[in-house]
Amino acid sequence: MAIGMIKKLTANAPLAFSCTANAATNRFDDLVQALKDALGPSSGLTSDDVDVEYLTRLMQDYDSDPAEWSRFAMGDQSRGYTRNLVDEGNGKSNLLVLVWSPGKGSPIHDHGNAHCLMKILRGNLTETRYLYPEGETEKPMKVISERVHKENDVAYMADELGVHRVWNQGSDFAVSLHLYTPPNVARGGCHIFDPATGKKSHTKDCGYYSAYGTKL
Ligand code: CSS
Ligand code: FE2
Repeated sequence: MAIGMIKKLTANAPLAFSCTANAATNRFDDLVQALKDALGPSSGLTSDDVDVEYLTRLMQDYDSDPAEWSRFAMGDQSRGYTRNLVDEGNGKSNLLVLVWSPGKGSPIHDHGNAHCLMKILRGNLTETRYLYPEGETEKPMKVISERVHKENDVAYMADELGVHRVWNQGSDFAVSLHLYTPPNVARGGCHIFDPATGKKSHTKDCGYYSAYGTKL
C-alpha cells in the first residue's frame, strides 16, 4: 500500500489511514497470532525461556502493509509518540503499535528486565543507546551507539545492552511494532534517565492511547 494513501496530519488529529485490508488475508493478524502461539508455553514470569531468535524471525518475515495494521496506528502530534495496544499474548507479553510524531521521540528508558523486539512498520527510527549510569556522581550519559532502523528492520533491546531512546527524525509519522516479554513495563512501569546527569526516575506513565483499535 502506497505511503501516499496515508493522509497528512494536522496537530492533535488522530492518525488517519485511508486504506483497508482484506480480512481474509491479513498477514499482520497472522503475525500477532504466531507471536502469541510462540509465547504460549513459556511461564511469562521470567524472560529466560523465551526464544528470541524465533520471535525475531517471525517479525522479520512479515512484510509491512499499512492496510493490515492501520486500525491500531493512532498518532497524536501533541505527543512524542502514542502507545497502541494490539495484544497481551495470554498475559505473557505486551504487543504495541507505536506511532512516532515527526521530529519527536521517547525519553531515555529501560525495559523492566524484559526482552524488547521492535519492527519498523513505516518510516525510519533512530535509536541511541547509552551505558547504564553507574555510581552516584551526576555526569552526562555516555552514548554507546546510534543507528537508524529502516522499514521492515527488526531490532532487539534488553537491559543488559544498556538503555536507549528512540526518535523519529523524519518529517512524517513513523510506525513500529513492539513486543515486550514478559510484560513487566505494562505492570510496573519503567525508569527514565536524564541524559545530562544520568539521574533516573521511575515512571508508571506507560499507558495506552488506544486498545484493540479503540481510542481510550
Ligand atoms: N519502550 C518504549 C518504546 S521504545 S522501545 C515504550 O514502550 O514506550
Ligand atoms: Fe525502548
